[in-house]
Amino acid sequence: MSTLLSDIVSIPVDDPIAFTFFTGYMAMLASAVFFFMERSSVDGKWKLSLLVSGLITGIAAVHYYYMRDYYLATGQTPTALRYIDWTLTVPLMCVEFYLLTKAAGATVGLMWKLILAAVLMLVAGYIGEAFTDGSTSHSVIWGVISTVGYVYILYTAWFGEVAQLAKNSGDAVVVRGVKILAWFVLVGWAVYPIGYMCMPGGWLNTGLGWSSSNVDLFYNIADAINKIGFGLVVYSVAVSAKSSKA
Ligand SMILES: *C/C=C(C)/C=C/C=C(C)/C=C/C1=C(C)CCCC1(C)C
Repeated sequence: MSTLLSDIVSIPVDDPIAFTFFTGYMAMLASAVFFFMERSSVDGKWKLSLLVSGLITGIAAVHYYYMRDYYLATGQTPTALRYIDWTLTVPLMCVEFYLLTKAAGATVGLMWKLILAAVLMLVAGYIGEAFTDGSTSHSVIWGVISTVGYVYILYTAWFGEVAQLAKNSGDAVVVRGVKILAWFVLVGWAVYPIGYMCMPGGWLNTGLGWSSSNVDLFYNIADAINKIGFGLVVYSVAVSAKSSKA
């Protein structure tokens, strides 16, 4: 029994991927607790935003708990768990855009368009990654379809409806918050397609020889930055908006 236990819980010193699974799990959990607790200290109109931040990091924490064990037990990439996590959390990140601009007139229709774009991006990405035959054409076709969803969200946040609504809100705190989130989508989210292109047959794999063993490292670091970062931006909007009123 003790042999089995030590097999499961020890992290090899030369395995940064396992390390990031553990720290990622802990960081997501701590963030979820933080956002849930802080919910009571922000102005009423921001409570739902903080709840969503707590759900994003909380859902991720549960998935990291399982992905961490899956990785340690098998040494394999937990692709299915990863995509289940993203399919729940990325639409919620889109909901944050809606909630931030709701007071300025964001419609439920806008929210659903963003959610559908996220689902398209992730379903196509999952097909590209999970059902790969190692060929470049498979990886490219599904990667391109996925990118359509990504570009739609990117465009909406930078120039489309979300950006316009933020501007119309006339609230400098909201404008700034939406702009920072748009930067997250541009820079932070770009890490995922880079990771995707490292898998066998991907452009960075065939081109630069980057291997798929790096994929989890990319995804784990990006997840922590994006999910916790998104939540903190929303939190700072909620806090500043409150103090600007007082
Ligand atoms: C918390 C998780 C987040 C923010 C995940 C975001 C994931 C992406 C932006 C993934 C994008 C992809 C492409 C644009 C093309 C290749 C396939 C994906 C799914 C990796």
